[in-house]
Amino acid sequence: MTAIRTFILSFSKTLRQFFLLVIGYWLLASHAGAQTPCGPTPTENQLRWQDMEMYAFIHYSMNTYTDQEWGFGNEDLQLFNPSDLDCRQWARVCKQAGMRGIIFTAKHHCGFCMWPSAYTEYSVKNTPWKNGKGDVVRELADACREEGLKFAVYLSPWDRNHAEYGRPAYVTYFRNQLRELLTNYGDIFEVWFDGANGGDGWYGGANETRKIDRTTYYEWPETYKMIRELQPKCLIWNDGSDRGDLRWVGTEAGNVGETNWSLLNHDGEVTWPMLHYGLEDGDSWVPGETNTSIRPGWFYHETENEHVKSLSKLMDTYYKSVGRNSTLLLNFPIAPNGRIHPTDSLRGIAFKKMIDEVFKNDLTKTALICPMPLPKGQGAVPTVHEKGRLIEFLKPTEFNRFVVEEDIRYGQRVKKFSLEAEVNGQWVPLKDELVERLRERLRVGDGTSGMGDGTSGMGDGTSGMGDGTSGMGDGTSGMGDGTSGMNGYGLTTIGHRRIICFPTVKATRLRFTILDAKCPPIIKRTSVYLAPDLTADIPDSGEKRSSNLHYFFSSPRQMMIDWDTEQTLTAFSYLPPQTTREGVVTHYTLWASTDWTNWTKLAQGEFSNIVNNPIWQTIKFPAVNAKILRFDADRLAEGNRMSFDDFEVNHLANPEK
Ligand code: FUL
Repeated sequence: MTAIRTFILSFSKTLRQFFLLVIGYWLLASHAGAQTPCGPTPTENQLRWQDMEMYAFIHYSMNTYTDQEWGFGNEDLQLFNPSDLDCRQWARVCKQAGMRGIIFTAKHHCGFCMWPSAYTEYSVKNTPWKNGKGDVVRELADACREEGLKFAVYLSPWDRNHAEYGRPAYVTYFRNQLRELLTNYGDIFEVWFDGANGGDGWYGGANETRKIDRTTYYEWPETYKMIRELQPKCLIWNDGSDRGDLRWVGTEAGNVGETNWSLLNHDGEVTWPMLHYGLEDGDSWVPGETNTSIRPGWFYHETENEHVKSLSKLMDTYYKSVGRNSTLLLNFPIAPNGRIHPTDSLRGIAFKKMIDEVFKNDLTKTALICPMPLPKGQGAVPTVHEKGRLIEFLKPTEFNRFVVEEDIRYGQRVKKFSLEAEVNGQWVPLKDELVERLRERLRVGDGTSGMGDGTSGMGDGTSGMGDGTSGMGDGTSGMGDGTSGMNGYGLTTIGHRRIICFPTVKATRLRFTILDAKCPPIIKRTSVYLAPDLTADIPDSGEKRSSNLHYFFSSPRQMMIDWDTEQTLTAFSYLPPQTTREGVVTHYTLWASTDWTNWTKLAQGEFSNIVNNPIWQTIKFPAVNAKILRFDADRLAEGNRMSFDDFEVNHLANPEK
């Protein structure tokens, strides 16, 4: 075996490419028979939607001015008068944060309409903003189009302002409003019908509690018919009543189950586990959309300015949504001045940069990928054509992320798989680290702190690697979904995309084995990455407000500082931690770039006597134009993670400003 491996690895580059081509052809050929649908499959609309992967929610309404999450319905129209409303800023920020579209709260539960609806007086048309001539929906729809983003609307079925809410007349009113939105603002990619329904409210002055039967009151089939006619490409999100095209994942915390089937039954009750994990044998394709806010609340509250999700929390959310066969609907609230707050925008942009950073270098590009066919008639799944893949690296390689995708056009097929890395000649099983942590928390009963920090503590290369046995037990304890065959390593279901995070391993080979599938699997992609370590322990990391710049740590010893526009830089100053030697940078290299790819070395050296006298250290260099500064800690006084008490960058005044 060693001889064969040595032989294969000594192939010239051209021969290797030829070999990969042959394998690719073989894979395609072997799939030919498999490309018939297996169970429910997505519609064209659902496929297009799934490819969007991330899109933004924007919550903005009267609540923004009353500091509430749910308005009662009688809030004073005079309160709506933003000084600086700028939908283009929203669209620009969302685009830079990697969002492919925006869903806007055209009407929240308070009933206030952000467009001048012809059917109510409770809208922007009776506010001081633009003397009642404004239309936020129009401005945002236009801004999205200009930025190449898709646009969608949230229209709350529950309306605490409307006098007829709870009676048939309101349903007509609701449909009339929906028709306005679907006919006057161009293409709408999704309609979002919030599940919160009925309760107390102003209701035209009645001030009472009204309850509705959410399964019958809204007569959804009629409304759906109208949507299909007016916007045939629009997806319907509806929580809890008539089945829409998409489903809620049962939580607003930003995660879907690691087992995530894109299926539900067309009829019947939908329980929480079905929302969270899907339904393995469901008869309809109803994929999950993970919605969460970049802040604790959906609407802006000044008191939450210090609680914007950290970069590591956002990465955690990404892995637990997009990385679990879902899309991510990430909310950006609008501040009272009519703009996305700088903390949120900088964090959102840093989030996208971090995703790009993690997934920029697919290590399989320089590896051999061999299919592992299952001999006919053998094994637990006799019909599986491809049992998995063996990825053979040209040299021992460090990695900590595995990405796998099914071709969901033909259905979601894989139930369970395993991942093993060959480390020093031994096969060791890899687990989904994020699942393990959740389980551990559930076991010790610590359900308080959300879903963990995502990536911290993954860099030690060995922790959490298990005992080397291959028992793929049924670790369902504590999760109680009753819908899916989860295994102890969290490696269940694939779908559109599955990302597995595990501690860094250095291995020569990686074995991906499909253990159970409904039909012959059709694997579209297998990729391997080495994600940089994220410092979850830097408080409020990501920006330095005073200087209009932001920063993040791309590894424990590398800090990136960047600006939205190019700057002319002349010096960088570093103030080490004042009360500890831990993380004090003693030797450094400073780099600049305009594109994140090409780096110019500005300076390299030592901060003399910094340990004994931890004062400001200034590095001067000839003026350089850059958008990014990279500060590498080549040596630390103590510890493994660089740290600072402050830093400054000197730049020449921008002549355009
Ligand atoms: C919930 C609503 O009640 C919240 O206010 C928010 O709009 C969220 C997205 O959905 O059900």
